[in-house]
Amino acid sequence: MAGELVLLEFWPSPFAQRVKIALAEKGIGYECKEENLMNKSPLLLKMNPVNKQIPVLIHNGKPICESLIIVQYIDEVWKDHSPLLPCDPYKRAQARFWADYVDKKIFSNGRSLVFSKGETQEAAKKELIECFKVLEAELGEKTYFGGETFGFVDLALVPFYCWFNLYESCGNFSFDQECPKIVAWGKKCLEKESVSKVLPDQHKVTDFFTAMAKKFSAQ
Ligand code: GS8
Repeated sequence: MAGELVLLEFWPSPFAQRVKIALAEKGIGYECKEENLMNKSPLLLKMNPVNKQIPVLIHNGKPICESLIIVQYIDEVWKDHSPLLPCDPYKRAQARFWADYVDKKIFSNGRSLVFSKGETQEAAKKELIECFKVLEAELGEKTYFGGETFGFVDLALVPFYCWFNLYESCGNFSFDQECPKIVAWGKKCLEKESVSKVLPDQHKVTDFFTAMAKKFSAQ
């Protein structure tokens, strides 16, 4: 019995998508509440008074914040079905290292590529491609980052796969040329219903963030 589960989210958020994929992997039902981040709800401010950010998972009235912490909570509470983190402590530590790398390197350089211009944008593009190459080397010949089954690192990274089109249009490069194995990995992840049902269309993401970047630069 899952108890009462409510997810505060915003559809383009890669962080909220991680939580939705984790819940889908576990086969758990929940209620979604879409936030307007320009006018945050009293519920969001009450449930995440420190960061005031989505996603927040509210389990039987108690909030859990920060996407990777939420995913680990889900994995610990519903441990009997589709484990996301490996059992072995060393492998768990490695998985957490790479998920943290995605947050520190992919998210921040990607944001800079989309929302900046000139030299800052060029530097972000170079670093983003380098970081994806590092991830590609870590993936190696494996199907997923953890081996044969979809897990924590895949889940942390895969929402950014639907930003590839946006990154390419902002940086004028091709993922197929730079990181073909990562593209193949993304396609493989999308074959999973837990992923394909959650992730938005790449073009919808591109249109949304291109409009946002234009608005941002006009201010
Ligand atoms: C990041 C959440 C976040 O940036 C996590 O959950 O992993 N480290 C956190 N949330 C954004 C929306 S997605 O870009 C957010 O809530 N922004 C509103 C704000 O900061 O005011």
